Parts: sequence; C-alpha cells; structure tokens
Amino acid sequence: MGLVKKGSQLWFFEELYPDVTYGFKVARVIVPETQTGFQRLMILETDRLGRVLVLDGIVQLTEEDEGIYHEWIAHWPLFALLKPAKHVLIIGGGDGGVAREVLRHRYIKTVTMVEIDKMVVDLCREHMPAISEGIFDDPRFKLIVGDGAEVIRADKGRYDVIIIDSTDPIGPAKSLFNTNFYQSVYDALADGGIAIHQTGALILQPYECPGSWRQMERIFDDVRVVQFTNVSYMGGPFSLTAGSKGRKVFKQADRNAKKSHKEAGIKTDWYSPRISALPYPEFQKRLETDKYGEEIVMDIELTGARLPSLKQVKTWSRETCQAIKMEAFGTPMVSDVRFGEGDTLVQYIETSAINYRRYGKTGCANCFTCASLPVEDAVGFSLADFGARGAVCWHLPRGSFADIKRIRRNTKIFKAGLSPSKSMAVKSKVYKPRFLESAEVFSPDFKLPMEQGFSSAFELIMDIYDCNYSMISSCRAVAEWAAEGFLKITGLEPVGNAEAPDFGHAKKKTAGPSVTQLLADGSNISHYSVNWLMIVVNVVSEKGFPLRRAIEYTMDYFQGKYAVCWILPRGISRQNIKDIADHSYIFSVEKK
Ligand code: AG3
Repeated sequence: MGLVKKGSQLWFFEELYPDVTYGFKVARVIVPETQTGFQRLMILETDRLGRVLVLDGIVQLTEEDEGIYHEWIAHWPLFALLKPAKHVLIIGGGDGGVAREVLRHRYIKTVTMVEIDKMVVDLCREHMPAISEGIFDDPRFKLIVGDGAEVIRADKGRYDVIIIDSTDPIGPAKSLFNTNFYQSVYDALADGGIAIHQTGALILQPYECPGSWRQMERIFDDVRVVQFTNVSYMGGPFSLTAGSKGRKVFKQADRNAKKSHKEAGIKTDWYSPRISALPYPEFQKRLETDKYGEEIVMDIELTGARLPSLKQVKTWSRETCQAIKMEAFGTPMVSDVRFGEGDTLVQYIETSAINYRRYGKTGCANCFTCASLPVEDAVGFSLADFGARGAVCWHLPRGSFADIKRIRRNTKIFKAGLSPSKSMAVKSKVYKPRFLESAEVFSPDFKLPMEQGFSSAFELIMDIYDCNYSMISSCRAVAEWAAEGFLKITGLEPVGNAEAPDFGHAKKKTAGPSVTQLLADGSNISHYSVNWLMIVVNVVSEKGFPLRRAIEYTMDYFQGKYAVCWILPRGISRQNIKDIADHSYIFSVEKK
C-alpha cells in the first residue's frame, strides 16, 4: 500500500504483511521513495510520530519512539556483561541510533558499524540528524560500508558485543538470518561476549524468533529472548534474540545489569535493568519444547478374512483427518487402484500428510502433522477402523532441534491395543530406538531390518537442518530431487511423477511445499519448512538402497548441514516389542 491519498490527506500504510497493516497520517514527504540499489528508502514527516524511516515499505524507526528499540538492543547486552565492553560491532544500524546508545558507555574503545547501504547512512544523517547525534565526530566510531556477513568472517574473538540491527529477513538482510552467519558472529565474539539480533514480532512473525533461536541455540552457549513493545513495530510483543559465548553469561546478566547500570550513571528513558524483558512464558515454553511436527507410525496387525480395500483405506484416511483435526488437501494419491501388497495411498493434509500401505497382513500407516498430534485418537481410531487387534507404534518428534540424545529419549516405541471403551491403550513397556554412529550405519556390514529377515520393508526417516532457503521453498526443486536425483541414487522404481502441489503452504505452519513420489513398493514423502530451513523425509521401501549415498545426496542437494535419521522395520507383525526397538535405529549425520 505505501502512500495512499485519503481525500486531501496523505497516509502511509505499512507493507510488511499481506493481510494486516497499520497506518499514519503523513504531514510531508521528506525523501520520496528511492531505490538505493539495495532497497526502497523513504523518509516521511508526521505530526504524531516525528520523522519516520521506511525501508521496503516497512517502518524502521520513528523519532518519537526509536529510543525504546535502540536503548534495549544496545544497553541490554552492554549492561549484562560481566566486564565492561571495549569493542563493539554493529551490523546494519545505518541510521546511527544503535551506535549513539553504545557510545554512551564510557569504557568503550571502538565501535565498528558495518552497513551495506550507504544511502541509509547519508540520508538519515541529513534528514534525521538527532538519531545519530554525535557518532560521526566520535573518534571511537568507525563506519564500514559493506556486507556484514562478509566482513565479520575475518574477525575472530574480537568483540565483546555484536549488535545486529537488521531489517526483516526479506530483502538485503536475508543472509543475516542463517546458521553460517550466526557461526561467524559467534566466532567473532570474545569469551564472555554477547550477540543480539532483532528477530521480529512474536505473534505476527511466528517463525522468525523461533527460527533464529533454534539456529543460535546450536551455536551459542546460551540463548535468550528479550521482549519489548513499541509503537512503530506493529503487532505487540517484539523480540531481540541474544546468544552468549560462555555458559554463565546470561545467568548472571540480571544481577550485573543492575550493578553496572547504576555505576555507569547513564540515564536511560526506556531501558531499565529492573525490567526483566523476558518473553511471555507461553513463548518461552514454545521455544523450548516446540518441534516442527510429530509423527505416529503404526504397523497394524490386520485380522479377519478380508484385507482392507482401497475404499476402506480412503475412508480411514478421510476419518483420520477428522480424528487429528486436519483438513485434507486434494484427493488421495494411490500407486495402483488394485491396491495390492506394497501399494501406497498418500493424503496431503494442511501441514503434511498421512499415508498407508500393506505388507502381508500388516497395515503400515503414518500420520504426520505440524500441529499437535492427538496420538491416542489417531491410533485408537485406526485400530477400530481396521478392526485390528493391536499395532506397533513409533511416536517420533520431528524436527525438534534438540540434541540427538533428547530426540532419542522422546522417541517412543510401544504396542497399542484398544481398551474396552474403544480408546487406545498402551499394551507394552515403552522402548527407545537403538543409537548408532553414522559410521556403523554406513559400514558395508550394516544390514537393514528386512535384510536381517526381521521385517518386510524398512523406513528411512530424515530430519535435515539448515537447508538452503531457495531450494526448499521451490516446488520445482523439491519435485526434481524426488523424481530424479533421489531415484537415480537409490535405484528405486517410481510410479507416476513426483507431485509437489502448491496448496498455499506458505501461509500454513509448514510454510513449505510437500512432495510425494510413489514407488513400486513404497513411497517417498517429504515436507519442507521454509521458516525453519529444514526438510523432513520419509522413504518406505521393500528394497534396500545405499543409505550413505542417499542421505548425503539429499543433504547436499538441499545444502543441509546436519541430519537426524531413524531407520524403522516396517511390515512386522508378531515380533516382541523389545526386538522391534532393537531393530529401530537413530543416528545423526554431519555434513561431510
Ligand atoms: N531495524 C529493525 C526493524 C524491524 C521492523 N520489523 C518489523 N516491524 N517486523 C530497525 C532499524 C533501526 N535502527
């Protein structure tokens, strides 16, 4: 929307979201929208908020409330430190507001600001001089015009505080929200140092803060969200995500802040060490426990004379959607309407898919969702629907970003049956999969469960982290991976084409496409989470294939850095649950 005429008045409406916006009356256009070579820049004058800097249609600051953001992003890390900071790096921050606040700390020796867009610096300096007041005359201050992600790579262990005052992860700042960048930031910090990044509105940008949190969590020694609200960033609670080099830094932060704020004698208008600025507990909880999705995998012991027909399985699939409260997208895909042994049915749902196939007298079903999965309903319902006596269940946290030990602990393997009230009852002890080193899985001696005569088929499940955004967000790229490269590597035989329909996932929780490639005796189904930069893959097959090549090829294709994988025996029936757990493996793979 941008600038809009309303009668004789001129208004500005923010363009960040396609479906919500806010606006204000504009008194005068100071700098009309200009293409800087990096982004669109505009400076407006308003009666209510003073001058306003807008980049790519998004409000970056208003003179009236810029102090809230600039004070918190600068003073929170600086006062939290155990020892006063000497060297500070600012990435972005071209308007100068962050540097202004940082330079108020008297112990600071150098402040380096790396801004990619010189026009932001020049135009703000000219038209909003109060924001950068004094910084250009301060001998401690140095401006580098360049890409922060590049510049920082040369600096190791130099900075006590690194402040990333970037725009949102669209446009020029995109390269500042990924793991490589966070790794260089960590490397550039001195021991005990803190880095802090603006990570968006908690409610309206629900993946931004969690996305950065999860990447930072794997690199920094501790991570913390600092929450504040202001006028100009619409949507209520807004987040800064901070990471420390050193485990104890944040534990002592609150105490240090009170002491050093008092000693420094810096008068702040908005920052106060007495405000904890912790995020709402609900967010904290979600950050810590959230996973991309969860899956219930069931090997259902079919009974009765007749095996389920395609029609019955279609009914199961439709009703399972209701049981797990998910909307079905499109119609089910089926590898062969005769629906014999090994034939697959896949139904896309809002956030992922459910699927079914049969090996012998075992119905193999998977329900995957990125919302929360009512496991009991899904299993109980499936048992009742197929009139089955029992099922072997694997309940997997998918894409949880936790370390592999925790993922293993949260993977539950058990036998389920129906209770007299027809709901699911756990009928066995709950087991965990066996942990293996990837070297064991990749060794020539490794045998898949069906190669050991234990099962009819197997399932390879991969959660691949830190993938390349453009690869995982493209329906075409993911379809090509499934239909070409992956088949070539594995020698699996396709049935039909790889489908990666666009069901508008961008607006849904998975925020990425899903692809299904039906196989002659199984299927390959994957979902892509654009905001979390990950893909989750399930391949079920009666035939083995070179695991190492298949996994590494997939990681390379999507430029993923790390994978957590499971191998499960499928199409099993009467084996005891302990043996089943013994033949269920979990392992991780690092990029080579
Ligand atoms: N940079 C962060 C602006 C974030 C706006 N995003 C949003 N409302 N979701 C501000 C630059 C000020 N130095």
